[in-house]
Amino acid sequence: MKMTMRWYGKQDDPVKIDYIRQVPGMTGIVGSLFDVPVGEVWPEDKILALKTDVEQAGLTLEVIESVNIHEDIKLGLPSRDRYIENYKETIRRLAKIGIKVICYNFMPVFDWMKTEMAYPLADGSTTMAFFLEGVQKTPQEVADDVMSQNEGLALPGWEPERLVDITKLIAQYQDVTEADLRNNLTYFLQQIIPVCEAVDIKMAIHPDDPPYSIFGLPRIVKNRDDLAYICEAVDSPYNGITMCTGSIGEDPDNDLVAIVAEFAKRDRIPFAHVRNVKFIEAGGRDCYESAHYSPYGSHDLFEVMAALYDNGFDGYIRPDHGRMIWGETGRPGYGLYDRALGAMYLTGLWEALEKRHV
Ligand SMILES: [Mn+2]
Repeated sequence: MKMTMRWYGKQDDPVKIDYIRQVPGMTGIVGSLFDVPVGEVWPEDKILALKTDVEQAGLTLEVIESVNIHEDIKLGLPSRDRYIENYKETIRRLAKIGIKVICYNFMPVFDWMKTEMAYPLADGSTTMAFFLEGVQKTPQEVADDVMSQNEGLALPGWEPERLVDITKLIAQYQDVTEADLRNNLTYFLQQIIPVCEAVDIKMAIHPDDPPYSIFGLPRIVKNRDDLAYICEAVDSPYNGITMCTGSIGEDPDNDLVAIVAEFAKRDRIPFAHVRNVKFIEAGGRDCYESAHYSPYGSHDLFEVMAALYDNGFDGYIRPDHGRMIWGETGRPGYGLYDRALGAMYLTGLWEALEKRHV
């Protein structure tokens, strides 16, 4: 297990990388370039500059989250081939500087969806939350709501220039079924996985957040069967999953621990996001992102870590999101303090598992 934390770069992250370095057990950064338009090849000088910044802080850069997928690839338009060629070139360039895992998602239009960015908890902290009632408006209204709560910082996957006309974006998917979207993902994987095998980079698809359809859009990374389908579509260890326990765990029908165990055993989890969610009511889907510690959420993170450990997980892990605590302000979900607590908790669970198993 290699503990990492996401960092948005020295220009755009209020969290100093030197502070991330001080979290016990922290070895690496999960980074990205946020100023390259989706679909374009990543410039080598910018990739190298990011790597230099990370290494100067005494950390490694081996995971990229995300290299986003152009909408034309998801839609299966004829223009997709040009974007897939660009994607392959970005993979080759990332391999050159030592990247081992690329996290990506295949969600139409929206990268992730929360309806509250600062939902107040009883202890005075705030956190992100999702309420079904919050998406009973037009997609444009919902998106404007999300982007107005960004504390002035760019939100990953929410490029304002791309989301300028959401109605039009959504209309493009009107006749795209889940089967179509699956075919388009398979086509993409068939093209890129041979490149990944050649340069030793593992692809890791992030589950849909939330893991069910919103606004009538097709969703294909929601549950155990979806993950199995993707793994089998191109049967290679380089075609893997970002096991996001918070996303898979947002559907109470998903048996989270069993899913983690199965895909760890199949060696398809090169990267894990481990966090907890708390359902507002048992059986319902409305939930908030709780503290990582199991008693505060609806999932048992000890059992999640044990499922990883017992099934030979040796990939990268990050605490994913955190609450805003101790008066910190910043990018929703990506403050330093609660993610540091989450990382330390997960590292502690891992130490206990290792010592009990020797
Ligand atoms: Mn995640």
